[in-house]
Amino acid sequence: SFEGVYNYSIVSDVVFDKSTNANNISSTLTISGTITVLEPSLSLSLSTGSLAQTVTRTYAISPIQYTLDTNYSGAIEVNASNLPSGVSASITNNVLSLTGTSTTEGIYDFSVTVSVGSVNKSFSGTIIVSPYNCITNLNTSDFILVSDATISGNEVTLTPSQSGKKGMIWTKNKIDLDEDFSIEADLYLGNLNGNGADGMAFVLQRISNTQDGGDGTNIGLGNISESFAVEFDTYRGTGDPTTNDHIAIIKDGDVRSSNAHSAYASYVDVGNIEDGNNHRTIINWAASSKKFSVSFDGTVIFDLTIDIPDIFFNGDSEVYWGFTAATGALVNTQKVSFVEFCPPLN
Ligand SMILES: [Ca+2]
Ligand SMILES: [Ca+2]
Repeated sequence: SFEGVYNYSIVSDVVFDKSTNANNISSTLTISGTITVLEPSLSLSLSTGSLAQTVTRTYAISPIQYTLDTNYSGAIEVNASNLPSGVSASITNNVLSLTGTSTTEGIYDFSVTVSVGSVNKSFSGTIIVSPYNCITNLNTSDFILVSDATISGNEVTLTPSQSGKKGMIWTKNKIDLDEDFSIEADLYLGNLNGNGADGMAFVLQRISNTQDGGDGTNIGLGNISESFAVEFDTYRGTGDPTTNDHIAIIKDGDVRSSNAHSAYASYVDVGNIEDGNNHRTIINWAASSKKFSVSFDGTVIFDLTIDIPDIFFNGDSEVYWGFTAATGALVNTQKVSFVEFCPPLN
């Protein structure tokens, strides 16, 4: 609070005269200069990690890092509130890091304040510590394969690259949407773009664990009359909003309705995803906040507050989950490779 430019001068009215070896009181000497006192400056920029995370208890959070830019040479203070126990904030070389592992489940709306002198900057976020241990090795007896789907280890081939194929994998038993779930998987949509089809879907439904939603533009989903789906559509058929590949939330298998593609969230144009690559996909449901999110290749595609049991299942929270895919006259090999899912199935 003493910022400013200070021009000072020091005047001495007694000057020592070397030639006479005595003080000369009739001369003066003035020394002047300038001292500039700056206000401390501080800016923070997020360089690594996400401020909204769900992590399974006993797993480390993805580190969150901020780069600090400051003119302040004194001590930098950091104060964090409501971080999960086991997660802490520290500063090294002007990089602020939040790291650690929590064993205590809960929803933590945290905030962090960084101070240099009298100047403060803050940021906040949410870390959800979920109670489940996740499964990294799929147990085939927990799932049902339908029609053309085959399985090898954690990799499920939903369709081979042949015409008129369809494949589905469903959990053998229902999960409860009153509890959180998360699924991390690599989606492979094939390597045929112009002549490729039809795509894949992640589906929740409560009808049966043998549902077959049909081939071609049905994507293995269209005939499932009551369902919540995230489609990864690679072929423009009737009602599709774009010639590009797209990701959309679809209710009740309504894949041929243009309006259905943006009924709950605007569909997302993803260009071409029939590119011969695996696409890391993370699907998350937080039961207490009714937050549903999908990230694809590291980009958040959907992050919604949506009451899935109420809107899609007449209030019933118990559903099967699974993946579906299909080919028509045009084809692709379509596979889902599970990386991790939780809670465990039973
Ligand atoms: Ca389509
Ligand atoms: Ca494509």
